[in-house]
Amino acid sequence: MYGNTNLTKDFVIDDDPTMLSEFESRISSGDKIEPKDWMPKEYRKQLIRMIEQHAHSEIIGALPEGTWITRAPGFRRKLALMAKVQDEVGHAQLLYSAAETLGKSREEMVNDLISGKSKYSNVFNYPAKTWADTAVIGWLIDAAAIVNQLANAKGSYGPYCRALERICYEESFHLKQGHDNTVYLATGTPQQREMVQEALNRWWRPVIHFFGPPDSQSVHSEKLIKWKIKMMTNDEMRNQFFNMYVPKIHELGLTLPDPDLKKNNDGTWSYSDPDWDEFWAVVKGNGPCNKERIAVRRMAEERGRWVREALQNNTTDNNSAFGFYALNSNISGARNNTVGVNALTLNTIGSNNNAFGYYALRNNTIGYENIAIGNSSLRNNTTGKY
Ligand code: FAQ
Repeated sequence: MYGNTNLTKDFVIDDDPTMLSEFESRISSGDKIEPKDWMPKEYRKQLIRMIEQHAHSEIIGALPEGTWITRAPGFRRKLALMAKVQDEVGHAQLLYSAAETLGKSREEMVNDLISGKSKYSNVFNYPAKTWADTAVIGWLIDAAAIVNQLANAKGSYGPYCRALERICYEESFHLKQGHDNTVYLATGTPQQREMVQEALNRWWRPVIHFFGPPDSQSVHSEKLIKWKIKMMTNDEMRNQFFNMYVPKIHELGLTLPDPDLKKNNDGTWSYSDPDWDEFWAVVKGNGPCNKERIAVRRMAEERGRWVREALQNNTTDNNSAFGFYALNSNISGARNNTVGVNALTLNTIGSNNNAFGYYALRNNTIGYENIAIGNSSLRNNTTGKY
């Protein structure tokens, strides 16, 4: 989006105390930092870490609910879930683009995800066992994400904040979809009620973990808050979530699996130890579904390789591209074999092109020896001979 993946090492210069102090006064005055502005190395590193983990969470987060699209009860629920899951993948795209502005390529990020080097949110390493899981995820995990993202959208890094603003609008629809689904089940038959209660019992602990370790164990919070990358501490976000959603859960007649959960006089919440050992095991790759989730992403990466290669702008010879808009806007050399809809569109091409499909060879300025087969082939072209 911003094309900073080619940042040279020279640009990432050592931190100069004067520049650091100017940078910090910009942050204190509420300025947004933009990709080409000077920033400390550590600020860049922390942003890449956090935005990248967030992007991975969205893309992996599509998987638990995604498994229910084919089994959703009724067309309306199926449509809504499909749109929701598609949005989550779109959020990943926005976030990968924001992280790319800081100099790490999408390919590196994806490789770090599928090699297990990068983390992503704990919650997506649990299975969605019943339809009610999609209700609880759509309501409470989206709600938790909104608490975090609304706060961070007011942060200091322009591209991340802008991506978060857009994401929050969409997450608000997801939350409504999840809430509607939960209310329907909670006010339905005894079996539906039991199903949603059982799902809530299983998801409650992962949702508490979602906001990160307690402040006393958080490694990055201090620095992130100082530089306005994170706008609330983990415990503050967790507390805000309890304030907003515990009463709503109780209003539906649902219970929470924690007898010690209560609001204190000072406005904070007390709760039982949610087993932080389990949290650390999950985020380090040993949760119930970590291996399965990564295996799916690895498979998608492998299966999609040819599409990415086909869609890349080529300036070389001997291209074979298949699919929609294969070889789009290329200044290519010779011998392109292209199959698909709008194959070889808007190209300035050399010779020996074979294009098959609808609108093959459309709006091109082409050399010679072109073979175009299909409907509306050779349309609006300035073609040479043969
Ligand atoms: N899961 O020092 P802190 C969504 C790691 S999007 C896994 O406290 P920090 C949408 C942390 O990375 C969900 N790991 O860390 C959706 C660090 O490890 P590292 C994602 C976690 O960064 C909905 C270590 O623990 N949202 O749900 C978690 O200050 C429905 C030490 O922790 C974001 O990513 C965790 N929960 O605070 C999609 C928002 N918590 O990197 C589909 C942006 C901590 O040193 C369906 N991120 N760790 O190896 C943030 O706001 C922060 O990164 C926190 C963690 C608050 C998550």
